Amino acid sequence: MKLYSFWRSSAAYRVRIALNLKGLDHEIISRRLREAEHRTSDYLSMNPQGLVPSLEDGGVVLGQSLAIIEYLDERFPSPRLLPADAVSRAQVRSMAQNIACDIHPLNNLRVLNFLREELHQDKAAVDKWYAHWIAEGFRGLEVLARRHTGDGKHCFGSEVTMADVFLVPQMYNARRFKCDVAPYPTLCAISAFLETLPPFEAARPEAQPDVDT
Ligand SMILES: N[C@@H](CCC(=O)N[C@@H](CS)C(=O)NCC(=O)O)C(=O)O
Repeated sequence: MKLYSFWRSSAAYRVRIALNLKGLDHEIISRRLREAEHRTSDYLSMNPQGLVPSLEDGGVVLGQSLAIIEYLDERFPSPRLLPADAVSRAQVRSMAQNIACDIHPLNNLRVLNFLREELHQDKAAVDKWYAHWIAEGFRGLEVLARRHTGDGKHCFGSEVTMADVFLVPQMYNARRFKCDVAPYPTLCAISAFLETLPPFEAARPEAQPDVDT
């Protein structure tokens, strides 16, 4: 398998965690965003959206981290990232989608670049935008995590699920942009625990071969 990734991409970070959790051999191919390597014609022919990550498996290329992780979970069910029963599965998906659909797309690089370059917003305004959408998303997610955690170390129950796979990269981004995460003690405690687990540790941006590129 080949993962087209960028060290600082939180969507790629999610897939790196999932691949590590499942112990799947993979090659990481860097697409440096600042060098626009995700917009070259060869990359666009694989991923017409021009976003990382993409996963190549057996000649098939998949885009979108959520779809990729669900694909990996269906093909390699151990350990499973989605619970067996339908209600629990929907609850885990709902937490993951809080991040994937309602926080991350608003704070993506191209959105921030549009605010800066097309709408002429200064750093203070862009930082305020970023922090606002983190707070909006984390406020509800904190309540759900408190409701569903079984041990204060996982978003749902006491096993790693897809919700955890999405939380850690989003928490990394929140800290990177110096957002106040103190109002979300449950999310902070869960993320702090998960970050110590080897599959999460190995997936962190600073551990990537293309770090600082
Ligand atoms: N919904 C997509 C989001 C992918 C995405 O936004 N990737 C970012 C990096 S985290 C990217 O490629 N940004 C390039 C850009 O905005 O130009 C997913 O989950 O895979």
